[in-house]
Amino acid sequence: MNHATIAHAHEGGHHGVPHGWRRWLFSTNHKDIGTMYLVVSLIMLFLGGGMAMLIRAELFMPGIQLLQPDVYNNLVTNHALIMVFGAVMPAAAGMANWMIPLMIGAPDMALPRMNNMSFWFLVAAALMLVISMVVPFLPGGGTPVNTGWTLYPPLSVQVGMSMDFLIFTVHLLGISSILASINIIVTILNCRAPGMGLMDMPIFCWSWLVTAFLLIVILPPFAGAVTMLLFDRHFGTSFFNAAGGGDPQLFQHLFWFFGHPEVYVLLLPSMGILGHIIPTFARKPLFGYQSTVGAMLAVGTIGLAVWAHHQYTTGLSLAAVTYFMIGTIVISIPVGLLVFNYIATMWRGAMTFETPMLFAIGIILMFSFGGLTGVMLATIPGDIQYHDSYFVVAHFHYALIPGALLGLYAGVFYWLPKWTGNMYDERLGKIFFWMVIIGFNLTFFPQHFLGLAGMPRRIIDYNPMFTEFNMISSIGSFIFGAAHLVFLYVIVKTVRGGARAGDQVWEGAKGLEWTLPSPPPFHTFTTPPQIKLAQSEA
Ligand code: CU1
Repeated sequence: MNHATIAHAHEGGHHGVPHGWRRWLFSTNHKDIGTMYLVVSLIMLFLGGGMAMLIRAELFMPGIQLLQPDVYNNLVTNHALIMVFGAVMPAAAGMANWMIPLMIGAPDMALPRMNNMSFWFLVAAALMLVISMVVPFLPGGGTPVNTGWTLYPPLSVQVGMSMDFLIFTVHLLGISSILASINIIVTILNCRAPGMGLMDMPIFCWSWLVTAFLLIVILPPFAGAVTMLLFDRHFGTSFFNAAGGGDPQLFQHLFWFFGHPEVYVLLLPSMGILGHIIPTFARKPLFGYQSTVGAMLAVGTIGLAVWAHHQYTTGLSLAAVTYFMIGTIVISIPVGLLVFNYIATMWRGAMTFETPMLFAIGIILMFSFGGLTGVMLATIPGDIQYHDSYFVVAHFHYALIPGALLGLYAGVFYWLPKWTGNMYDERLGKIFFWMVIIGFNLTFFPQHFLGLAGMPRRIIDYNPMFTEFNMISSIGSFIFGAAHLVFLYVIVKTVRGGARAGDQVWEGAKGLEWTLPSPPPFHTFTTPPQIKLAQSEA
């Protein structure tokens, strides 16, 4: 890149800053794009959460109350897709955009225009997903996608044209995530302030570096899988059709080669956020920085080689399932190391319990519980018993809601003062936290018992003997849902005003947050001259 293109790329930021809607549509500013990611993810959170409320309302009693079975199955499918791709990933990307340049002392993301493009691809994908949900209600629209988020053939070959919209959704999401990942990797590798080595980086940057590499590895096979599905649906191929010489299991391998590491894509950025919050509120440096980085790298690499633990009951060879069992259990070592380091950071620290720290502690307790049921499910004989039951649903919600979603909530409270310049209402933050804790556990803890008693997942109706635990679960989910009205209120209130937050929002972060020789202040950042030089020479 020569100097002229650099100047051109930053034109919008220096002279003639676009105003109104143009500021957002054409934005190349990492903070504005970060904000847009966060707003989209909040909208999708309420959409996906609303679907969960409908599902739990339907399951409040046995029998069919509110929904048609096909619509129910579609809600189960899209709840998952929206939460994973619409809520959690964009929120993590929004925080990456906001924080990584600030943390490494870069003027912006390395590729600001591509940053804009990856965001708007996400919006296109979200619209495509909504179209796929609406199409079945139109005349001749066919059946809704009722496969679950795994999109397994042969069912996904038979579904109506809403499946084609979903396939294009996956393509758009893949493009968006790959572009964003390239941008994050290039930013981290090329734009660190002089003197900041990779092992000096704040831990959130490391968590995203691993995440971005993972995304680039896993998304192309997934895009390939759904493209093959498209060909099987419309162009007479038989990739996944046994009658034509294909194999439906091939899709499962391609899907889970993406699907399992995707869990770490959701998890790692939140773990990175905790790596900032816990030292701040324990008033101690992170315990074991190098081993934390090592654990993240180990989770990322081993996580790529354990996918078929989702396929124990599909007739894989004993040697294969044994390998996947051992590999999966091995991952609990680096994950346990992360948790250990975070607890060791708190050990004998001068802890205070502001909302972000309350979330951090709750996350460690509840996520560890999800990890334990994960070891149970990784064990072949256990999994064959628990397969396709509510035990699985309980397990992955214990892993992903604390491990991914609540970590992002913690990040919102931790960084909202930085983003808005205003302090959030601590009392409301705590009310939100306790509603989340009570609602979440009430929703998902009873589902372990339902699963062990044999209640199958992804079915609109159930045996009346499961009624009581389902009622408790539904009531819990309504509390969990209502909590988010408080969340929305706190955010809007903070954005609109409140006590001013100073440059040092969290007194406990003093001397901990920055490893730069002279930390740049958050709001008044100017480009270090060395970085300009390095870029114009490259
Ligand atoms: Cu997995």
